[in-house]
Amino acid sequence: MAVYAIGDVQGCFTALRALLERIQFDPDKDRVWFTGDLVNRGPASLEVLRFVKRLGASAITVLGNHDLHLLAVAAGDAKRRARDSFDDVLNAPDRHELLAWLRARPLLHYDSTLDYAMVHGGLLPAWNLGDAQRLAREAESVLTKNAEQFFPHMYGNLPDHWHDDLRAPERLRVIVNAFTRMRYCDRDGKMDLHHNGAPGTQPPHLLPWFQVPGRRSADVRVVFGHWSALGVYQEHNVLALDSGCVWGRALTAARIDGGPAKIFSVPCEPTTSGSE
Ligand SMILES: [Mn+2]
Repeated sequence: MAVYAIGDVQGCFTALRALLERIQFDPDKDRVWFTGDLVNRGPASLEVLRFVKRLGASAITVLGNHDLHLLAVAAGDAKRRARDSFDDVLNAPDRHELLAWLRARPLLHYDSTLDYAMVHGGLLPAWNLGDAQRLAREAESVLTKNAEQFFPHMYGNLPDHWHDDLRAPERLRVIVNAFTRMRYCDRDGKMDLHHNGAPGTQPPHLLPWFQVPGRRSADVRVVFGHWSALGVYQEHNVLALDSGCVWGRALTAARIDGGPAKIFSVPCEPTTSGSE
């Protein structure tokens, strides 16, 4: 059995099929992890959702910001944006089953055998793995049981840092923003959700979240997506896999069981325009 992690697919079904072919993925034997953002911006969100859902227990997917945005739009709690390309999902006859499945995905997955955690964005520097697991379960519980208390308050960049005394809805917003949108923090661990460029382009007071001194999850390997300008990256005990498929670059898989991660990529057709 092999375990692979795959970066942000964002509706690029052709590239996903090509990548699975490339790694000779066998759903009867192998496992595949998806770093989130299965949908949006690309041309075939519906086919990607149907395909990954059908993989059943062979696939593990964490939620990304685009997945949550689709769920919020479907729930009537957010407006569809001009560049959103998930109408195929919203109009599908199996929309209900697909969205119910997506909504039940976790924000964080941890495999103690592989000693790998997976999130879409990152882990706040103030959180150790146990904190992150507890807070992910807390937010997932609201998302699955009381989504009407979740989506209307999900959007926004504040508060920008963690405090144990935070209460809903701000508490949920920080948790979800860290797991699904974070790239940079300052040295005190405050999130900056504006800058999305490659490391080196950010204002000098900011650091990639995984480079913040004293980060409490530094002892755990973390695989994540969301940051296409970072690309495939392996340092600081993290493995970043968003190689910008939807922007015409590549879709990447990493084999994460045994030894150092082995990287596989397939090229992607540009399918969209504009910024990430
Ligand atoms: Mn994302």
